[in-house]
Amino acid sequence: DVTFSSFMLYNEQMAYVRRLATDYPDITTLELIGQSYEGRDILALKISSGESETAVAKPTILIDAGIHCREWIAPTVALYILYQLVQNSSNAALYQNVDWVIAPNMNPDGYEYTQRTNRIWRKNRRLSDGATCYGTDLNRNFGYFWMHAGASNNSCLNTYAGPEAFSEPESRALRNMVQNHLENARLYLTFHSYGEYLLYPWGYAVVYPDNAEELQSLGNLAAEAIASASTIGSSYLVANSAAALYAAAGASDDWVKSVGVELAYTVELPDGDSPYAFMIPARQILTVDRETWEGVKVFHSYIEEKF
Ligand code: 0X9
Ligand code: ZN
Repeated sequence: DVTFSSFMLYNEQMAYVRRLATDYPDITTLELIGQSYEGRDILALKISSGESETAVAKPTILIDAGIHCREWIAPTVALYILYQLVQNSSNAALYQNVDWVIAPNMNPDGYEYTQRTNRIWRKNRRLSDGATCYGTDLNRNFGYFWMHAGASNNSCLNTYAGPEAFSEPESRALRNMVQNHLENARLYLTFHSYGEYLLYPWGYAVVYPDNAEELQSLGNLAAEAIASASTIGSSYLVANSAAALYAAAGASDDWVKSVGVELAYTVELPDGDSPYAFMIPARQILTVDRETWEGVKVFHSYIEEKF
């Protein structure tokens, strides 16, 4: 079953997702969005109370986690959101007017590798044709201004963008998920760590989208909710990702926004007590998950009100 007191293995995470689908068939739909290079299923769970009773379709919130496999806290947040939505019946109102599609682990091969072999692995585990080193940075492999900045054509670097956009089965899986729900998708959250940032596009360069003000003010509301709930002093910086961090093209947030999901954020979750950085200790999982959930509910309210 699900636990938030230790980091679950990929198989345990997916067993939980499958069990939710089996035990709550009225509100959940299991989606096989793709398979990793090594053949692991990449799963998403849709949560919905069913068809809209009005002519207006319900807005959908898309969430993923684990694109960077060493950022172990990220899948725990996605699983915690699933847990709260599906198993905590007091949250049933959260899927009355809004649908959710949540993919908790986008890079299962890499995740397994960090569990068993190399804790600080970031990329996937496919060797590109003619490449020297294993793995593509999935967050440089998406097809919007691919390779424009902050990405490398050297396979031995952690920011290797792959031989072409969407060369990797894991980035294609996310593309599938987004395309399947594009009509109603209104918000995209992708969970990473670390640093306590709520980053919005564009990330390929310091360029502000038309709705930057909206992205900033909604991000501020979520950040305030997290700060109020935090027992560890979490304080998020809400900003354009290229301005606050660095320009990096080919990330999932930019591509998802480019295809029409106007509200897109990369959430950089807190790090552990120094010197853990992305190697956050398991005893902090629940703390981070709980405060992040408060932010997610703010995003939900906004989507519910606006659409
Ligand atoms: O560099 C990244 O991929 C993300 N940071 S991380 O430390 N998790 O690796 C930030 C991505 C921000 N979004 C864009 N640059 N589009
Ligand atoms: Zn990351």
